[in-house]
Amino acid sequence: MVRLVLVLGDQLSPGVAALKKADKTSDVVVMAEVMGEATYVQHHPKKIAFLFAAMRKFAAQLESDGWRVAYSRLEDAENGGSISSELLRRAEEFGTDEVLVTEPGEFRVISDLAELPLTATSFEDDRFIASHQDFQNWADGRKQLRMEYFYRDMRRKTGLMMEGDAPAGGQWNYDHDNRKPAPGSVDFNGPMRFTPDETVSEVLTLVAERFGDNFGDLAPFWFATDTGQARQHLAYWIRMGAPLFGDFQDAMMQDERFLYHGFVGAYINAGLLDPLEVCQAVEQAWKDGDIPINAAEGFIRQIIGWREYMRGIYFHEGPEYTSRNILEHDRKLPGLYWGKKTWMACVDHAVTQTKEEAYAHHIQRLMVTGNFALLAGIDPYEVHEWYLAVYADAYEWVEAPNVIGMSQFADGGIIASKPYISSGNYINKMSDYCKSCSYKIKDKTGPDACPFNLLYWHFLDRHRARFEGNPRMAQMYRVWDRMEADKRETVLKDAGAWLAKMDAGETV
Ligand code: FAD
Ligand code: DLZ
Ligand code: SF4
Repeated sequence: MVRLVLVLGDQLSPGVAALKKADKTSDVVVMAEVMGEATYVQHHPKKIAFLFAAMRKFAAQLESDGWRVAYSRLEDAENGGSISSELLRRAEEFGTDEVLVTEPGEFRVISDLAELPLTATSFEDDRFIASHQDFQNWADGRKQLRMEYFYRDMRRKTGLMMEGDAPAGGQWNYDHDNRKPAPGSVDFNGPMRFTPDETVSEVLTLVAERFGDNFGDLAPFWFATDTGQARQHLAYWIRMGAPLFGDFQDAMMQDERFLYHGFVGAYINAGLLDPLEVCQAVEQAWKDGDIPINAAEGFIRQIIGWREYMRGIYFHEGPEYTSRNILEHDRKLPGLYWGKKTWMACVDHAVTQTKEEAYAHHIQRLMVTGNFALLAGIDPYEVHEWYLAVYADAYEWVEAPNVIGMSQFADGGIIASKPYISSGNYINKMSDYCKSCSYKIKDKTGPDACPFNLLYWHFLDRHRARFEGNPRMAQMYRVWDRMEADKRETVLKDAGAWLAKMDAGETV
């Protein structure tokens, strides 16, 4: 009997589990552009265009490899609008009720599929280094989960940068070499740009018509949309960008949106690049002497460490994870996240770049937009929905642990041992934003004071009961307590007044 083989928009890998189990002589691959997936958050138009174009090209590649593909375009009159309705329609069309599925990356989709009146066989997505069982085995019996120890296991499992049982170079982690502030200039001009071909151009027209009002600029569109292009970009970045990736991993610059970052997240998460392939290419460049150890180790750690760890936590914690809010933050997400004018140069740069590129690098996400939301006490669910919408690499399995856990501490410390908060000093040290800001980084109080300076103490003060006993935060409470009482009062008053202005919709 014919079986349907579901391939979702982020499963664009020829070796994805359900395809491996299928038979191209009899089974039918089902792929569908659907409003349900395109609107469950208001995705950035670039993200939708990237996925639709990549889906169309992947379907064409499968057909040329001999697969029968039932592909639904968004504009098809019969399109039922959801993955489930398209599967049911195809089941009827091909006279079958059997479906092979690769486990989706979001609980929302997993539960939709579970409710289908079809016989679905789900296979674990094995494009990851750690299976669910591997993560469970590692996590079982540990009082505290910490990425570093998980990462070492992933190094051992993959053999990446290992010399026998020991880490290459004698150290597991070169993070202390990866904290240089913004350099004077950058000699890498960012990701490889691709001119839209016919498929991409068609999709761009569709997305402009249907999703043109979403937050985010569709043009210029230059993303890679197939594996060949993504590999070209990877090779280019390894040669030109990777050597300094480590040094400036935590830096931020107003005129250098990509710095030395890899811009591979969207490609790996959609399935155009395999994470192990990417890491092996970087390891090879290090073996060949083309990139230093701190760059290679730092990059590989992000992928086999952080990326795998985040997925492990998402599935370990379950569907309720996104609604955690241990700090009881309930402020509405302010308009400045959607491009409303702000005088804060750092936030303005991060949001403008997000709007234009559907991309911001890690430190912008963590220490600018994330830090601000945490200090200001914004509802973490609203923060989560924003991140899920605006970045081309965002899927809940990786976005939620980063936002709810790492950035907003809403999970109470499962991912981060302390909140990632900073005053303006950190941003000033790591970026060139402050020099063009309307606020004054050196002012701690008063109308020109950097809001991060005000809100930092406001956060510590309002969460004193929870954090003063944390050994990693005790020093900051000592600094706060040593301040004159009237200065502390002024800081809190100024912070409260500033937040009230923001809540009232004033430009802040
Ligand atoms: P590079 O800096 O070149 O890093 C290489 C790769 O390492 C990334 O492509 C990614 O695959 C992996 N990586 C690095 N850090 C992480 C991390 N913390 N978690 C998982 N993978 C990581 N990443 C996503 O893929 N999707 C998201 O929706 C997402 N949301 C985030 C939200 C917040 C608040 C924060 C702080 C981080 C988020 N990240 C997310 C992680 C990271 O910021 C992005 O993976 C990275 O910026 C992508 O750009 P790049 O490919 O240039 O990364
Ligand atoms: C993100 C996304 C979008 C915008 N559109 C589609 C789509 O039309 N069809 C599809 O199969 N997948 C899409 N996706 C990706 C899915 O949302 C993703 O597979 C799930 O969120 C699980 O990770
Ligand atoms: Fe951001 Fe404060 Fe620096 Fe302005 S002064 S860019 S608000 S950290």
